[in-house]
Amino acid sequence: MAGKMKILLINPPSKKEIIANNPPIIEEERGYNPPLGLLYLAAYLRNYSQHQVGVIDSQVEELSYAQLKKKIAMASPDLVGITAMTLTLLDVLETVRLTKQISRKIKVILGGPHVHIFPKETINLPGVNFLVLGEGEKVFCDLVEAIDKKKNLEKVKGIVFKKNQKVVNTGARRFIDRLDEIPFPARDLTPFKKYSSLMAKRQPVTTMITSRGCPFRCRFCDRPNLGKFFRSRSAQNVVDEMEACVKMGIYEFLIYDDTFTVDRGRVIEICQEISKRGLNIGWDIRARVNTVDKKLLRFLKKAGCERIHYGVESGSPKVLRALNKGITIQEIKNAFRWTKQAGIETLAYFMIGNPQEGDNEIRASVKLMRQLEPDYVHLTVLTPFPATPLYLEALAKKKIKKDVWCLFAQKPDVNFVPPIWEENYSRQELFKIAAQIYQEFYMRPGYIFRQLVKVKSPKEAYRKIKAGLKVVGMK
Ligand code: B12
Ligand code: SF4
Repeated sequence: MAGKMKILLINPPSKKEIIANNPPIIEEERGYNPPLGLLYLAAYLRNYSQHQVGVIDSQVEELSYAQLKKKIAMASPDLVGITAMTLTLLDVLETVRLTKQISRKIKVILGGPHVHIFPKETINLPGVNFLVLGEGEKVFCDLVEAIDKKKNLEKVKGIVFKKNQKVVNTGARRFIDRLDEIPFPARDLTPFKKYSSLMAKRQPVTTMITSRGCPFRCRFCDRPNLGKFFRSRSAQNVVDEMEACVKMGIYEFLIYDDTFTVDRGRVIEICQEISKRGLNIGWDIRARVNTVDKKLLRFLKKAGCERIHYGVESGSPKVLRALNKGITIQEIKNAFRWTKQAGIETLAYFMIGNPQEGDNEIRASVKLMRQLEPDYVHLTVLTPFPATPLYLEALAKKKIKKDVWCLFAQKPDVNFVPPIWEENYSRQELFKIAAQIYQEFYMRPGYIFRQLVKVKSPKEAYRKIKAGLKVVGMK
């Protein structure tokens, strides 16, 4: 007979994450962010089903595998859901293994970007019972219901499972059009006071997604699971969520929309709504340089926007074209100038190891970095991620000889090294150049002075000094 099932959603520990392109300092200092995808699923289930749902964020709780195993055993779930990214696959599989050690009867369901890219490979991994493709809320809820009521699984669109040793893929489901209908993430199911960020002015922080999908086509970027089609929440709905967080004692928000500023009118409405309600909050956003203007930036500042992360990528127009970034150097300079004039901090994302990049192009990037004078620079060595146009081109042009991501998805190996775009430099050279650029940028006396002047508390000073020492030690 169908009944109330116990569902446990798990963000695995980060013990075996494959480090791709982020410098170690960024990895170590990134703080803990809530597992938003899982919290959306939990909220949806709580609203639209009878089942009991819990969340374990092993990362913020700093759980060892032994501790995680105990927690799972104590919860004695019928069903475990785990979020999977390509680089976290080994931790995901370790979590699956522990779960099955507790009881083979627990059904294991995986979702997230990796699963969407590699369904066939993932369903064949040991212990995995079901996959949910793409956006998870509705599909997961339907799957849980179908398992509980022993309905025909082949009728649940958006899942993958095995029947008589054969893989059944019911095909990806349409994206959710009206995002306002999705309940707010169930933040109360995690220790929400523990989430933090190196850059935030106040702790704790939380993350938010106010839109899904990005309409742009940068060749190095993939957003497979949430789609390319831009869908957004209304200003009212977004600010209602912020207000609910304020009631929980959270005043700082990292808004992780791929490009928050796609719809200018909506951004202004959000800012006006925050100001109208008099919320004393701080937040940051990710934006493209060609989607901001002076007036918009003034609105953002007035409503508490403290920092904008811009994808600059390169100081060379040739490289920007090769990446299909769709922005000009002039647009980059304007955006940084206006943002600073508005009194908002800036973070510039740069990459090296790009197609068509040699010494001149790297020099152009370093020069632009200096001219922009952002508050933070985040520099990575370009990783051609699976399912990106750049990776497919690398395979076609034999810049990358084998489909290494797919091989990893079939047989995850702790020694896996993510590919790079090998054109003019070796891997070692690129990482060395990246470390040098970091040190040159962050170790300038003028920069250090400006940052220390802005520090608001001894804790913030401690975090920044610790991060600074790590930059000094980079090789
Ligand atoms: C915020 C963010 C982070 C944060 C917080 C991560 C977190 N715990 O959520 C931080 C900075 C910590 C982070 C770290 C990393 N991230 Co990250 N991150 C993002 C970002 C920008 C937003 C994630 C988000 O909140 N989305 C909104 C929610 C609603 O969507 P979602 O998480 O995808 O969840 C939905 C579905 O995927 C699905 N789903 C997800 N999990 C599950 C589980 C089950 C059981 C089911 C049924 C469904 C399901 O349903 C959810 C609701 O619709 C995405 C890009 C993006 N736009 O999605 C990259 C992204 C997910 N990250 C990525 C990567 C690579 C990483 C890192 C591995 C490497 C790195 N250094 O960046 C680390 C790994 C950390 C770790 N060990 O867990 C990649 C993954 C690519 C891939 N092929 O796997 C992405 C897509 C960005 C990219 N292309 O580079 N990340
Ligand atoms: S890099 Fe940013 S702007 Fe470009 S496609 Fe990806 S999310 Fe969109």
